[in-house]
Amino acid sequence: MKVHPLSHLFALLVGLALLVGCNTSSTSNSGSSGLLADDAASAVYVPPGEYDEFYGFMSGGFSGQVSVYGIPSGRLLKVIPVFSVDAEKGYGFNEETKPLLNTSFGFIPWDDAHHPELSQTDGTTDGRWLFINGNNTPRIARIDLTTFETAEIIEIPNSGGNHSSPFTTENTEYVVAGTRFGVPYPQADVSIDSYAENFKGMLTYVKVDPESGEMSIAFQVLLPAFDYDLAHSGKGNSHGWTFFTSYNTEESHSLMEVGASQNDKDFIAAINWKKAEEYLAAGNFHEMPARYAHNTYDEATHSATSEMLESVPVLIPEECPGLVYFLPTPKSPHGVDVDPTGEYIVGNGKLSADLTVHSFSKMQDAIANSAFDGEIAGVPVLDFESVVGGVVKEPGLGPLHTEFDGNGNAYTTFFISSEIVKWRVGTWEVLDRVPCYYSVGHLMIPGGDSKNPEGKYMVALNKITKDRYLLTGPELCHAAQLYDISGDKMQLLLDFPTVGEPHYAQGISAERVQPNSKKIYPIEENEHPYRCTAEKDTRVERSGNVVHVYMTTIRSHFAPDNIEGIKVGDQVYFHVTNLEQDFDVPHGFAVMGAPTAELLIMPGQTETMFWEPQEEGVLPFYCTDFCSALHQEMQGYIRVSAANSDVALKWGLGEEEEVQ
Ligand code: K7E
Ligand code: CUA
Repeated sequence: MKVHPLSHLFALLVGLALLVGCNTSSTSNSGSSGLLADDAASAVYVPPGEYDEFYGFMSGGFSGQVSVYGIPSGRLLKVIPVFSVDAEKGYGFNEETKPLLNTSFGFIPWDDAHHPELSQTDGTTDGRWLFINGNNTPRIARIDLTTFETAEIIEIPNSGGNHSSPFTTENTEYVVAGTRFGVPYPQADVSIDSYAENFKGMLTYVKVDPESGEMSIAFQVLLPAFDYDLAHSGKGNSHGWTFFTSYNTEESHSLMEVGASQNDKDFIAAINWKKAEEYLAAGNFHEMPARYAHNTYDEATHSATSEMLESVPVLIPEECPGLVYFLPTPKSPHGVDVDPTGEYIVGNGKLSADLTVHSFSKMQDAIANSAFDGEIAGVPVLDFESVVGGVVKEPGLGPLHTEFDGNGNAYTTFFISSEIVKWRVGTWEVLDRVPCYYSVGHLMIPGGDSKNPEGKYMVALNKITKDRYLLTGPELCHAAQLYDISGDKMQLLLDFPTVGEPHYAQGISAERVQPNSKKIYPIEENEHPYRCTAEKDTRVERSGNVVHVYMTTIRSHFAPDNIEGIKVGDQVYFHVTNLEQDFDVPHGFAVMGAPTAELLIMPGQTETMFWEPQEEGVLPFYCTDFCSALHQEMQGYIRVSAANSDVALKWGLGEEEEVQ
């Protein structure tokens, strides 16, 4: 039989296709990883009792929280409430933390948190603090990484939607904020049609105290009412500058999807903050009225306080030459990312076919040569061709964010084409691409926006999960995907769900954080005004209808555990001090019918529950955290009498009893 020579080729192709198909389905369920499933599993396997190599801090998006993950295992370690109340921890429910959520609008127990940002020293993540923005009621929070608790929240005045925040400078001199929504400045009852005339866009620099981390607003820069979307500060040669993307340079205020997509190029606003410092020192600013809250948590008193501030220094570009330049950038740019050398500024134009990369040194030359293409509100617009350092040609659809690996490579997310593309800084060639499941927003490489990325892993933060997990009704979790980027090709290792929408994340070597982690609060350093550092000092005090209960906990009882003489209509404060001085022995405190959360008190800490009893009766209270073999015995009673009763105030524990 004569066989056509091409039929061999055909058979070969079919065979190959089968082989490839077989190979794909057997290597991983995603079909996207070149690693054998076993290899991927062992790459993320952290044996029981061992620690992860990195901490990953993920924003909780509209949960207002931060979640802490171990990388590479993807294990959830802690959820830190920030712009939220958290019944698990009592945050926002106990009297000590409520002031943290105070704003010029009053108590706001929610926000939309997008961007965690680690503090840096010399451009390297230092493991001291984690900042995060609140989008809706503009705020920045600082989390102390010795306690993993929210330590401070500052409100950002003259802003609407604090999105381009809180990106840091290379020594955490500042964290920045910028208004995503143009708002009337000063805020006033004006026609929305008067947008171009009355609305402005404010960028804000928040000073960070190098010792305490305490934040204060250093100055604001008054700009046109564009939508300032994201930011990153310079490093190395570009240290001293910050770059803010903007869209809606059309200054549209309705049907924005059309109105804000007209211009071929929008701007990156380059702010010379060292210049700003000179203008401030020279008195070349306006101290303008602005009401905003500054809330700090004091670790000695275990209590937060809220202070209302009344003014901010404002710099006006017309009066401050050299302070701001606009870099034209195609088209509605979202992220702006500065490479580890500080030379290249990547503008991720959402609607642009190409990625535009500006050169900092070319920008400096253009400024020196006055290569301007007009001026807007006193801000010179730099000539586009004079500042472009390179273009990555047609890398994908819908670029959002870029991070770097420290080996001269950049990684950009593409929302629409749902992939991450690796490209070479300087040659602008595309090196590799991997699909994301699905619709990736930010990505995170530990240190990937710093001078010294720890480029071993990359995490994609995805918007849509569809078919990746067991279904949970209409609402699905958001999710992350972990990739190995240590080789030439990116390799998918792991999917894991996240708490809330993880817009952005930051990662850091565990060794930079873990050694400083606090284990207890020394009881002798407790300066809470209602502390009780020994059981013999526990008591109940009445003043009019205000009752203070000074209570302690230690395994396995409360002191006192029987209280009588409380009346309907009283305002009762339970101040509970946990006398334990052992690591990992919190006690809880909950009262039946109290319309609030439990307290969860760490060793050496004092926390307060406020309660207004409504009805007569005897109500049990108990410890909510399983603390010892006799945890179930850790309980007590409060007797509530009628408002006009003459039941004496009485408290006790076992045989000991006191009457007032
Ligand atoms: Cu791109 Cu709010 Cu940074 Cu979401 S943001 S993705
Ligand atoms: Cu204390 Cu359970």
